[in-house]
Amino acid sequence: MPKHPVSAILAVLALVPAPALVLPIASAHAANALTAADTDKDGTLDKAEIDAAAGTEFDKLDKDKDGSLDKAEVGKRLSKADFAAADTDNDKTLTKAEYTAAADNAFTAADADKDGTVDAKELHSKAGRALSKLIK
Ligand SMILES: [Ca+2]
Ligand SMILES: [Ca+2]
Ligand SMILES: [Ca+2]
Ligand SMILES: [Ca+2]
Repeated sequence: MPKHPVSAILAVLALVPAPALVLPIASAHAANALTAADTDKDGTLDKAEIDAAAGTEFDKLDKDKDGSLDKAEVGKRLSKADFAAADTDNDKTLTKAEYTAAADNAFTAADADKDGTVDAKELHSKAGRALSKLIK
């Protein structure tokens, strides 16, 4: 039986330090992203999990199934500047490789203690929330 999504979020929120609860909406999203992407259930996200989650999210966002994301498909997940930075061949769309590379960069930025994983606390930071938008 899958857990009800809301109770799953509450279960994760119960495990994170109280200051993270100050921003309930952003935190719920980050917690949700952690739950969804943490396939080995160790409570942190490693690069392989980020790459897999970014790939899944890419497929979900690519509504017209043309293998790339235009600005409308990406929506608010990336700012204009971040979209331009991710679009390395400058063709105004993101391929899966470009999208995954952007998620990898966001992962590196969010991994504040540089231990190769992003934990719940790191995911609730500003960089962590930017990362969570790309994977969920
Ligand atoms: Ca994990
Ligand atoms: Ca598309
Ligand atoms: Ca491109
Ligand atoms: Ca870390």
